[in-house]
Amino acid sequence: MSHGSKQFSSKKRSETTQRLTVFRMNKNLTILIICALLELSYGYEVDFLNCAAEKELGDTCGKYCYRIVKPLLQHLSKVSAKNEDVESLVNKIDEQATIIKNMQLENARLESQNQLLASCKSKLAAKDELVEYKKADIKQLELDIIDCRSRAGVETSKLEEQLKIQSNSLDAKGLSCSRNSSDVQEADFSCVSSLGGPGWTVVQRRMNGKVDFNRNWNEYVQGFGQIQDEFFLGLEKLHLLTSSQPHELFIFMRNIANESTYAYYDYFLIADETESYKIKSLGTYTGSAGNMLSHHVGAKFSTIDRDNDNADQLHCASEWLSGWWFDKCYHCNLNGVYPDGLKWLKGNNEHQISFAQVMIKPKKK
Ligand SMILES: [Ca+2]
Repeated sequence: MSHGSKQFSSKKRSETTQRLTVFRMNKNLTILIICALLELSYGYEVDFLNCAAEKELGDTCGKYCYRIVKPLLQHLSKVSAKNEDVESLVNKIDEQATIIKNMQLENARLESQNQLLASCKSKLAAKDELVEYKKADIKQLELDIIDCRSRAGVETSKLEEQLKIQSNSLDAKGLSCSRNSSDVQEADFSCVSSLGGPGWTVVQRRMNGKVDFNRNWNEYVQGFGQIQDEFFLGLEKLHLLTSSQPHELFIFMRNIANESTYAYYDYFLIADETESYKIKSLGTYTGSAGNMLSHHVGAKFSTIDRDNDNADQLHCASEWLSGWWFDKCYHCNLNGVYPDGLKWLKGNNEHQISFAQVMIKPKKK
């Protein structure tokens, strides 16, 4: 309902109420006037207080006034009844107005709630939009991660390929050290293996079991094997090289699982024959294979025909079918029978060694 119509309705109701009040006053006044005329004209005594009671007035008037007054009184009675109906309607209108007012208040409350709901919906829509943005961001990040992983995989593959090529190249260089002669005793031992980096000289290699390493004393002193294959440089040469100037020692190994390990010592020195070519020094260890050779520092070299080991009841070289710097007997032995006899006892569950290469290099001053 509009503001104007509400004003109009209220005004109309007020006017109706006023008219009813005026009518009641006029009705009473009319009755009083009629009663006064009757008394003055015909000498009837009229009870003014009860004159308003139409029935009693009609009875009181008798035959003289009955025909004149009765219709008026009946009309007044009807009008009075109508007035009561109107009054009842006005009351109903008031009740309806109250109901309407309450409904308007309820409407206002609902409208307020609707506005609040609309506001919430708007905020929710904004949040939904934000969530969509975030989802897009997450999707982009996922794509970035996939891209990074892909790139990393490609780079790793490239590096692995390069390492493989370099490794093959280094192996080829190591095996090409023979130069003019394939025999250890005639070869130029200044040839370089770059497997451990530039300047390294290979002094022992195991790779296929083609060469027998269960040799006598003189053979170990002189050296044996094929320099492009399996060989041992010789104890005398080791002594001469390492005693001429400080040398580093680098031992590279690979197992049947194709896992590589190494042991590096920064000061390797072999004594002369009077001390049975014992290991006089190793220096400081670094590496991944474990510091096993350190257990053999001070140990003399033993062969099947020379028991220089520290095992009183045992001839280690005969027991393990190889020459080595046995103690009681070993923590490592790279001259044992290929492949089971090649040992580097770091742990109990190591894979079998399938490749070993021992190198030395003059120590930088
Ligand atoms: Ca012994």
